[in-house]
Amino acid sequence: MGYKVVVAGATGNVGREMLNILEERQFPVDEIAVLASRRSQGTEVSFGDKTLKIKDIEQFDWTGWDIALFAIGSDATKIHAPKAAAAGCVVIDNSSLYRYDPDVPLIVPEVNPEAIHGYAKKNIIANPNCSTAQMVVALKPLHDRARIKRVVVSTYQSVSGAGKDGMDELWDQTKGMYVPGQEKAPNKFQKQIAFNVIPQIDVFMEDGSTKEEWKMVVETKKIMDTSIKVTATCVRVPVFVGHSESINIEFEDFLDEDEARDILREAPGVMVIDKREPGGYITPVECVGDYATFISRIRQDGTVENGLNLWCVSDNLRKGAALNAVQIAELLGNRVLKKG
Ligand code: 2RA
Repeated sequence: MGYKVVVAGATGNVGREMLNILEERQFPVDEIAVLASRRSQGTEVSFGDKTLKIKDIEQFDWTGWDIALFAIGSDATKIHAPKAAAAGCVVIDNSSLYRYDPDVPLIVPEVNPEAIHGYAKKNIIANPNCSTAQMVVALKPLHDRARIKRVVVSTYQSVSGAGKDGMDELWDQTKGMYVPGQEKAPNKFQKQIAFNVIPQIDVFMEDGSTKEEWKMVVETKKIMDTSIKVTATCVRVPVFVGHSESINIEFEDFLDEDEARDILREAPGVMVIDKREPGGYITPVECVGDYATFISRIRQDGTVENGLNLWCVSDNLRKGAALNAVQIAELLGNRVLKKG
């Protein structure tokens, strides 16, 4: 006995990855529906060896469906998530709409699986921001060993975080550099992204940080521990897929770099690639398509009493979005919705 599963936003980067990962992980699907906006109705998407036709989300009847993976952005989620939830379909939402709602659990299964029991308040579960997800997977096992006081993180986020348009912009601008007459002005990003980096993701807040940086602070506290101080600088880089992060951690107690490496080697969802030799570390092009949160460059930070530095890379469309959502669905199935 499996589940009746809906993927809403099935034509986008994340929606397509959700379908791929449901198939790869053999999630118990008895029936599946793929939804998108009216203009995409009839479009075909793959689900394993099947071809599915997109249905119009506006016309969809949620009655009798068990789990819905949403990747449709906050505005559309605001309309459709309450309808699905009211019909008894548990929504796992990748947008930021519900992440900060005290009645909606924000879950990274390797970090706070017990939060799944809070889903019934609204029948909605929130998926974290991609840059938060990989970071808390790295931080949690270390926090359990030597309680984290403060985190300083700089991110190097790929253009796929901004959707297909972001990827197209990098491609077109890069081509335009080499093919005279094909120059492309910035559109999706605030400035040229080809051969450049942009220290702004999302809008600016009152205090001069960006909303992406605010998300990392607030979400880390909600998922892990409100006592952890986090400061972030989020940067867009000319990489297609794969977010990288330079993470500096200050602990309550001393944690030796070798012990930290051993802990991370055993941690759920983590792959340590850390040799102090040329190429002995992970780079974003190597993480694409993988489930793991990769960690390299683990080393003491001697400038503070109990400091540690590390480099963290993960596929932002997978652990940062689609994989985490499917893992939440697995958690829901194993711990709550159990079907015979
Ligand atoms: C980004 N984290 O990278 C944001 C949304 N996916 O653009």
